[in-house]
Amino acid sequence: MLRCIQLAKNGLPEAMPNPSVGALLVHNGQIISEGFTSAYGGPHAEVNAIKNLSNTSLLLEATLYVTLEPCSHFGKTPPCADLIIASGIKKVVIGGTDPNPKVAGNGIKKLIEAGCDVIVGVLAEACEAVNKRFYTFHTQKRPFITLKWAETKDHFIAPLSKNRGIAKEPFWITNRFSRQHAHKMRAMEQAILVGTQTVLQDNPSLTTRDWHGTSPIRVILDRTLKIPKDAAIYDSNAPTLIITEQKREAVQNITFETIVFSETLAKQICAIAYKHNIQSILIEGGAKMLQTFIDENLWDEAFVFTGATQFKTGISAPLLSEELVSETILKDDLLTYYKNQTN
Ligand code: AOF
Ligand code: ZN
Repeated sequence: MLRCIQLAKNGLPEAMPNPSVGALLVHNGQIISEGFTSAYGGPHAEVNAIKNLSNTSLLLEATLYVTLEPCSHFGKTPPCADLIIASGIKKVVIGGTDPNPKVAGNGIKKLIEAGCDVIVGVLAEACEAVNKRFYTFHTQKRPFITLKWAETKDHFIAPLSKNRGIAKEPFWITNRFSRQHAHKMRAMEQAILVGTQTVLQDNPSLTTRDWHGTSPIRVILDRTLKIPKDAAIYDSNAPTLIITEQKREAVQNITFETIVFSETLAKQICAIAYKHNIQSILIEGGAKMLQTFIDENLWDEAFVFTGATQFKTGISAPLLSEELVSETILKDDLLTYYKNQTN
């Protein structure tokens, strides 16, 4: 199963928003074939593992190991459970169950009813962690939320805007390597969220231009629609979803959603994202937006890059309350916080 988890990771992020699954076949204690979920819409892990086996007569005596319950429904692809049964595999070892209501135990049921010997829950937590976005989306009915910011040694996220000059000189807290890492993080999430001030101050593109992979959907909070139409977030490099109090019709790759401003702002943004089938959001700023999600207790992981500089004055970085953090990891200048999910 540990090998299956390694395989599953190979399918990320291309498989998303499908879960990325790893599968392998064992015969007489030897791995005879392996597979993982293809890019979104393509064959599932089990299909690839079975297809990659040259000597199909071994299937009758083989055990299939898979990180997720085999599917039982017709989606973009036919049910894996049917293929497993048809191929004559008698024993299936499964990691996690599938929280997608279209499957939710039916894959396991199908296999058992066909006479397969089924074991469920092997390294389930580790199997599920690969697809934390997919699980959070289905079980909590909201996207998986990652907070990310860079701060100076003295805990500032940005200089005061009056100190940035009329031309709004860009400022950098961290080096180009952590910026590239940030673009890699963008490629892993389905959407990226920032507030109005961040767009007005920085004019960010919010794309993955320093890494390979698809740019996330740009979700922008613009209450009164004051972001100018020539801002980079309106270019054609990625779709954009504007959350606003105003009513607007969609144009090309720009969608609008209306919201009523209240103390449940983060919750409302999550509901809109859920409606748009967005399984994960990376929140990059500004400080107010990050703090809103922290205060409403709507986050899962936080990545804080620390630069070597000091600003002495500026906009303070967000604060995570310690009792909400289950684990903190410091590696070089990157601090990672994992949320205590029991809170
Ligand atoms: C599996 N193996 O490798 C994956 C599964 O539209 P489809 O046909 O691609 O189905 C997508 C759903 O299938 C997805 O939401 C999840 O429930 C399951 N994913 N199942 O047997 C796989 N990726
Ligand atoms: Zn499947």
